[in-house]
Amino acid sequence: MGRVVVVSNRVAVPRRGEPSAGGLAVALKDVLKASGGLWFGWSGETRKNPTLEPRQVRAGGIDYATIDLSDEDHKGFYAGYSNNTLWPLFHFRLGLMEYDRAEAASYRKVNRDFAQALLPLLGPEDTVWIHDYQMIPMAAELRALGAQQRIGFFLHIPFPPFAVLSALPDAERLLRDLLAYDLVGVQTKRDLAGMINCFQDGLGLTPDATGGVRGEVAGQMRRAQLSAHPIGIDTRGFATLARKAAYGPETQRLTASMGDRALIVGAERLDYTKGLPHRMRGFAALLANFPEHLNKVTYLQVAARSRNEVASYRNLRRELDSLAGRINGDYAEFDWTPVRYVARAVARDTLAGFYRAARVGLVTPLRDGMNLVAKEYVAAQDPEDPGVLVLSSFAGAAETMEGALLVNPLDAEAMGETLDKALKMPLPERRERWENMMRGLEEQTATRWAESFLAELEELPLPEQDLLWAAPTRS
Ligand code: GDG
Repeated sequence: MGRVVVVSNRVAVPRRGEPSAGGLAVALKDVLKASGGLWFGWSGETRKNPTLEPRQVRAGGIDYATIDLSDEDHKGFYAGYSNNTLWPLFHFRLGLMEYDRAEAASYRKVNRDFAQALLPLLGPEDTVWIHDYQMIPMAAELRALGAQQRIGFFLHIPFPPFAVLSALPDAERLLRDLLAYDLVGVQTKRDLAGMINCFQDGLGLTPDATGGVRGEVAGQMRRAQLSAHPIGIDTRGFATLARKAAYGPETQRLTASMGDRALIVGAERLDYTKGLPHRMRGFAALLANFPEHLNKVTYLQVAARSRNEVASYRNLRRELDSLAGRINGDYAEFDWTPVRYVARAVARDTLAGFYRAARVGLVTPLRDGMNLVAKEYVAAQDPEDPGVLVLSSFAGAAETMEGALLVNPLDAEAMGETLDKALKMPLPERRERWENMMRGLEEQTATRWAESFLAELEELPLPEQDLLWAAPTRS
């Protein structure tokens, strides 16, 4: 058995004094530790003339290898093509998507650089697991260099149907790149249907009886297995974190400041996919249409700033500042602020305590691969007195979290009505819904997700790939 080698755009190299990592990093570290594995990717640093010689460190039984990006590639590959082309496209936001040929070329170049830097570190028995939309062409680049290892890919964000994906001038090439993987995993059945539709309508490839597609990439004929692997969290660990944090000074201060008002909580990166303005409008509709909640409920939104180099993110920040100001201007009393809006990150344990203190968790993305906040909110609840999850039906999490109250974030009035229902929900119903969701979360943890993906990848018959193998040529 070889090692597991994880590749992601950003690498969570542990640093002294840093707060505890999230569920995804924990799950990946578990599988890496078990196999004596390696985590490879971008260091998060940029410099003038970076080399392709990875910096290697070992920490907690895991090897880390990172490379830097040039300022130019950071702009083209990361801020440009990854975050300003693929991110809006895969979230169905064609109006926000921009395309620039030079950025597309930078995206390819960085993927080629990553492949060149990683190849010398790979052993013949290693299994490579590449993550997310920044790295789609990396397996094709590795194959073009002769790599024959098992390579899997997991897409953390939604997979749109071809009617959407085809807006991208490089759509067909990007789909073909996916054929270089042995296994392509997505979050939900909906994403799997989107991906299959793309292969059918984009490349004319239909899945075989066991769910794989065959086609030519990098001068080779290959077969990629397609499947859904919904990601989870470290449910037990997060529940423990929340239980402890409830006694911490921040949660105590928050609950003291609330008096006997109910708390609605939301927390995410400040991102236009998360439906933050829609959420504020939904909360305003609650106050406007159900005046019995005036001065009885407070909505706390934690919105950690992200991707400030992209204009659409700066615009969102301005929109939220003005919406929060307007709702407070319209409804606040001298002793009550309806919206508490914190535009920066809070510590993970503080967040867990805030979730537990909240009667309602409000999670309203316009599109989301999964949405871990929804899962964390449920895991953080007090089993004796759990809160209610109000969840967008466009989050991947909605596919399995049947105990949530589902909303369409575009319908502010409906969101107001759903919030009213959540705030008035009697304890027995809250418990029943919570127990239903918690059972699912205890089964579908982040560790289970990683293990099931890797088990499927490692069970794929390699000899068959050997038959398909042709002499590597550069495309
Ligand atoms: C991508 C996909 C998919 C949020 N605010 C703070 C904070 N957070 C943490 C949450 C959660 C994480 O960030 C966000 O995870 P999500 O899943 O909600 O969203 P993305 O970052 O967009 O992640 C998504 C995920 O990948 C995994 O596959 O579910 O669909 O878009 O853990 O708690 N953490 C801290 N302070 C904050 O203020 N410490």
